[in-house]
Amino acid sequence: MKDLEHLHSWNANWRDLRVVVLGLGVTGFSVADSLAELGCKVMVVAETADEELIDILDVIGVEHIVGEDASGVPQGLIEFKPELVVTSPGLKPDHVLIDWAARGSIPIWVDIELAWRLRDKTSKVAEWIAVTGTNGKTTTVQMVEAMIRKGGFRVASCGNIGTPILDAIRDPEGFDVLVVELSSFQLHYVKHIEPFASAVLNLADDHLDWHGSFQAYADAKAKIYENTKFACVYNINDLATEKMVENADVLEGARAIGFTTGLPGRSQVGFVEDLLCDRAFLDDRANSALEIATLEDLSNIGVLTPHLMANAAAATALARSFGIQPAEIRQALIEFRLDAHRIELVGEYGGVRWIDDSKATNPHAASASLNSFERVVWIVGGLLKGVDLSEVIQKYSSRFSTAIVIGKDRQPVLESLAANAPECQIIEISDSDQVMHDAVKAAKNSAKPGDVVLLAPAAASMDQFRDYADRGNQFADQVRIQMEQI
Ligand code: UMA
Repeated sequence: MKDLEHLHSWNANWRDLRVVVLGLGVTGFSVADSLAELGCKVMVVAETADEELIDILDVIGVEHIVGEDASGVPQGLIEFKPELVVTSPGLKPDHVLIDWAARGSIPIWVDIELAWRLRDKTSKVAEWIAVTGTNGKTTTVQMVEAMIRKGGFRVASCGNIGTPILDAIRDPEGFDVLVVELSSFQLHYVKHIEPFASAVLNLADDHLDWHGSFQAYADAKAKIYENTKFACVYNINDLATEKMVENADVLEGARAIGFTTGLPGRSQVGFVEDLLCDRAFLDDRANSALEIATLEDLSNIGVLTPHLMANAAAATALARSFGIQPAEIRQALIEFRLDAHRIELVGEYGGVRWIDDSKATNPHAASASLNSFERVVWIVGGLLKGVDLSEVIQKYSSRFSTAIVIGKDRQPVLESLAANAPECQIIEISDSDQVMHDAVKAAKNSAKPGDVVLLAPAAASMDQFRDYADRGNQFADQVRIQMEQI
């Protein structure tokens, strides 16, 4: 057995280490490819995988057990006698193979852990700025990346945003900074990383079916602050994130920096009237604040919602912690554009605004949307992931005139609406291959001038659509087809 404690560098002796990689999606492939390059003996075990990736494994000399053979604990895996397991983040902690490895005391890492140890591949070793939270991660990560690039640094975003971190680590030129989006799945498996700065943007119910409980989900998120070197950024308006910082073992000298959509106190970033201001990274923070950008600058990004303001404030705190100048941050914000399907205005017809927030795949994200509009025709439902919608329905029941219910997990949504929003008209859309056509038609018949028709389903999309982008695109297409026929 090799001592994994000595494997803390790309240049360490990884040769012949026997590693099993679980999963062959983008993560599993990047892990297997990196380990093969290091000379490890690698076996991939996955329930499903693209043929193309399997062919490449053959070329790079990686063994694999894929498909039905990978269910249970395959004999080939037992005989391989792995010294280390690197899992893809999608595998649940109670997955039979995770359980098998844990019972056999085989260390279980995730790609993030491996990437931390391999980060010295290039002479330029990047600092990591790590971001998690229930919602707003991707937008915040993209903002931080844009701000740091404006500051003149070589920067990439990676992790849960879509590019596996090991792809960034293996970039031949290297980076000054990696802005790493971390999901609760990845954080659950992480053991030791030392981010330069880290942030939990907010905390609400999500992925409870994966983690088993809200506490387990929160505990995973809180790990991001451990061993942070310089700044732990938390949300003043979400006490749970502040508690996480208080309880974290950070490195000597790390500061706690708050962000808020309200007035910033000392060591905080927030809004003074219509100005985004930094009261954290200036010497005279007791008496003054640095002006960063105006609300008008932010409104160019997209519909000016409280959570867009919160994301901009969090990103500013992270970029300022790295020394990016106010003028550079402002310019990055002015040029910034939101990705599609995030509170995106699809069109306005007869005084009704049609808004695509298909990215709202949990109640917390849907709340942020509902909170932004006065009277809403709400398109809701999909895969609930073990999460209850009653709280969000109760909280915003006075705002929706009509709820149009889609999705296969329809029953609990219908029941909760009937119980908690008695004034609201409820329309059920039956499951068919024209769900979005029917939903938009129902919305068109219900909406009155001044209303917002809001696709913010508070649920995942895979029961009726390919993904949230497909759901949003179908919505936008149907709005244009049906409304332009008026
Ligand atoms: N697999 C199994 N058994 C399982 C689950 C998965 O064998 O029980 C295998 C599949 O057969 C497949 C592979 O694992 O071969 C897929 O692995 P994965 O589900 O971990 O997905 P990746 O393609 O590696 O992508 C992951 C993230 N996906 C998940 O965490 C589910 C991507 O985030 C991330 O961008 C990528 O790593 C790079 O870091 C996506 C995501 O949906 C966007 N994230 C969730 C979210 O944001 O809510 C957490």
